[in-house]
Amino acid sequence: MKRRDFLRAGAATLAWGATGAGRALAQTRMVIKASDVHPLGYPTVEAVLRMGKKLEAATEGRLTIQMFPSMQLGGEKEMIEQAQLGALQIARISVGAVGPVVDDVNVFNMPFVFRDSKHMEAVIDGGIGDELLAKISANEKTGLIALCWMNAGSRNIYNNKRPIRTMADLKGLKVRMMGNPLFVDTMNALGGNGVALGFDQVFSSMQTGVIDGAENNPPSFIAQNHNQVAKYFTMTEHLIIPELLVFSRISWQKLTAADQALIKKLSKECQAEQRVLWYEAEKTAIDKMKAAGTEMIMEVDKKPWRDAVKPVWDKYGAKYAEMVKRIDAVK
Ligand code: BDP
Repeated sequence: MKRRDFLRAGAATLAWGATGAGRALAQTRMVIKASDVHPLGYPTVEAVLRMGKKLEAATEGRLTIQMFPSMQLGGEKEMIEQAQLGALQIARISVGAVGPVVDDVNVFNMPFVFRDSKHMEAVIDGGIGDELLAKISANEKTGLIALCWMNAGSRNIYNNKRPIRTMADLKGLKVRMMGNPLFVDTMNALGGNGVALGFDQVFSSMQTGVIDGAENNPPSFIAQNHNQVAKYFTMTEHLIIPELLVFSRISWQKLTAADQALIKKLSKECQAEQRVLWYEAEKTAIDKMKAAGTEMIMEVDKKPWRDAVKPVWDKYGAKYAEMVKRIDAVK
């Protein structure tokens, strides 16, 4: 192999003294680097590790997954960039971070687009889910192959100033949102002040008062120790955003069709396994929050919240009108 080609191969190592090109390809060895912002034990991380074990067993060690958890390789924007370059093979990312790269999936980032988590699951498990995975993969510009969806429950507002029982309580609070203009607009429409910040910045920014709060699901709140800096947590469920497992397109092309098919099959299993782990983690997190003294408001009247985000729908919703009709029709 030419040195240039070898370098281009990066982590994907085509080794073994094979006679023909076909033979070399059939014996592709690859250490698949995977990355997640969450720590070991978190449902998404655990599901990918389990997938790695199966992959290793099925290929007799030819294909392995090496996990880099806890933002070791940066935030999700950085992970996407690394995957696009082939420096990282698998990135587990929120659709929140993918929206700015693939506009079609931004529809899942619209506030209150899903009725509840079950509705979201029916959508990602069905034709729309498959269609959007295919759209991400088909568009060469994304540089990504979308493997499967994952659950992330619903996002809820928390802060260290006061309990939020109605939208009026949110007025003037600086609330961290993921880096996507759609989310900042959503928070502003609800009466708070949306601040786009990296996930890694949330804890210290709450401590120093740069922000008063943030929004996330209970497992993320607990995994990041946000309970240490935020006392009040309200189940606003304003966003229900699934997550994605994506593979670097450059690295994907180094795999044989059989290996690609195997990874796709294991990804489907990964999606199902992650869901089971997700519900366990959600329950455990809520129990921990209660035990740790987080003041939890488990229910709010959603009607005024839904009404308040109308300007966000006016601004971003038109191009998704057809898709939203289809989403609404999913039982
Ligand atoms: C978590 C998601 C993670 C996001 C994070 C965030 O699992 O992918 O990066 O929220 O708020 O729920 O940035």
